[in-house]
Amino acid sequence: MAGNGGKIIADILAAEGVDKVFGIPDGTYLGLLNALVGNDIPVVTPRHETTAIHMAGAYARLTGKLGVAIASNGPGVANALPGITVENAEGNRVLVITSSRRVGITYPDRGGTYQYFDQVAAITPITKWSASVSSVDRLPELLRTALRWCYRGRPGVVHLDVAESVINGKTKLPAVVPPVRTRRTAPIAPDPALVDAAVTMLTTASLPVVHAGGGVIHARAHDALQVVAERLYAPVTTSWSGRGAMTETSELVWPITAIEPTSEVHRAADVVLILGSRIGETDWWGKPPNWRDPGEQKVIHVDIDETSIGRNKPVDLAIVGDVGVFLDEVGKRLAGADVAAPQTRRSEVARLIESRRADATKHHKSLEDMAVPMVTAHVPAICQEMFDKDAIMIADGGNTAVWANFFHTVEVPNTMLATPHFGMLGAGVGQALGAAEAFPDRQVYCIIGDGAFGMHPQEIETAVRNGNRVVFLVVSDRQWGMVKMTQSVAKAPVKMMLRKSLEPGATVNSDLGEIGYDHLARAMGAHGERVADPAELRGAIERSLASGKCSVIHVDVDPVKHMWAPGLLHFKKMHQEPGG
Ligand SMILES: Cc1ncc(C[n+]2csc(CCOP(=O)(O)OP(=O)(O)O)c2C)c(N)n1
Ligand SMILES: [Mg+2]
Repeated sequence: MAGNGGKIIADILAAEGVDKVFGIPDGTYLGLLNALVGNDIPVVTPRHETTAIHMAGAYARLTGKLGVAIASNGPGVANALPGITVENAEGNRVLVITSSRRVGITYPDRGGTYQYFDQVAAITPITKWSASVSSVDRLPELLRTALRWCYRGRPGVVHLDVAESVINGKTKLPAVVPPVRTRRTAPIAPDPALVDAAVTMLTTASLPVVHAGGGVIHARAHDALQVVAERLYAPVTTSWSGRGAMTETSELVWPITAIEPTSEVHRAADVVLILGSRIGETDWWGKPPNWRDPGEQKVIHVDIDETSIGRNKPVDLAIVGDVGVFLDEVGKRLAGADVAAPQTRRSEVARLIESRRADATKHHKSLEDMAVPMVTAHVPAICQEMFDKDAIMIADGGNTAVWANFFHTVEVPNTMLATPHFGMLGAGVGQALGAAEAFPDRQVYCIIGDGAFGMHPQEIETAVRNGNRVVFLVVSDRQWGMVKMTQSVAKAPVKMMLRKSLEPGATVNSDLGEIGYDHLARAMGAHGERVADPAELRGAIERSLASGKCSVIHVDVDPVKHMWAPGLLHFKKMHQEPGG
């Protein structure tokens, strides 16, 4: 049968079960667009290519499916670069297909080619793998190699650059084969002898502790983790990326925002089970004083990617494999055995829980402050109360994201998104839209800084056009709040402690003017609200949900109180150079 390169791509993606593609249309890949539509794969179109990449990343992380995004040669690809960088750093499984100019124009390289740059050279260092397809004969082979890379090791972004002449040019179509014939589709099972050894270490430990990273979310191992944690009566700490690996309503979970109590747990453990985490900078590199001395703490490290194991924290037992399969196997072995946690462990865990509770109440004072404009804590706290338990929450911005993290509890696993590795302002807009595309029937809301939202407000129209009923709560302090805080403390620490803020003009370019985001929303056909009084926020959320469409609530917050987000001192320390 005859077709074109676009049809080859669409057929292989359809066989992979891809059911949505994100990107902005372009003539260079018309053959692909037509073939996707022909395969009942809709193309969801934002107004900026970087949004498409974040939509695909959020879609992948929330559903466990492959996220696919497209971008067109030259400017389209240039616009996609930030999104590619971030989604790769965050470890979300995204395949990006870009078009490039026709082979007859780019080869030989004459210079002066329109809308052209070496896309593979630019993208290679920001992805797991990137290649160019300049001949249709190699398209099936290279696309299948790309798909193998998508499922190899730690998830991230994989890129295939396909010349317009390949996508739109006529060719004979190869037979479509199911993925199981061309790549590994079953999760990698860990060596059973190593699982046995892990069980022995865990059951003979005096205080075993589980540290869950983003790998647990990608393996969708939330329930299996809970079973193992409960059978061992072991505290579970989560990395920033692993937030939501297990429900935070469990007394055994230490949300990452319990920063000092988490370190207390890490210092108390004699055996640590690290699951799908590299123990990076925001895990304090696994080092004292936030973790116990390596000589006194045994480490079991399970990861799908063997290059992550033992990289920062020395290991006693290295296990390569899917953390979901590992946990299922451990759970089974613990089911029959007499593993009733010893009383000493129960009292130690009770002590640690008490310490975590005391730490949490420290922050809750802000919720008693009913001044107008409001203190930011009310925004996440009221959202938690108003939205469904399984609503997807996205946190974006500087201090806004900190406040949102501290006053949110992940009740249902894998319902919170952010960019914990990159802190990418504005990514939350695309993530929210991707979440709404992943689960059209669930509530999605995004708490975002006014600076961050200002990077992609045009996507309100995307949400309206595509029927994404996202509620954006834009925290308006009219400043790059986190930057202003850092500058102020660096300039006059004592004055800041005494007066809480410096005189106008004391910091460099950290103030912003106002964008009336509620007006902007209405201009694009969305529902708009503006609130400054915490007592009025519930009503605004109710009306937003009742509007049945994308809504933007412009929330005026006290700009000085906003600068004093919780945990600031810890964050400063966390980013010190590790040494050792
Ligand atoms: C894309 C991007 N540019 C710059 C930064 C550096 N940065 C970190 S926080 C911050 C200020 C954020 O302002 P806003 O979104 O209004 O949140 P606020 O801190 O005021 O809550 C900046 C500029 C970043 N993280 N991401
Ligand atoms: Mg701000």
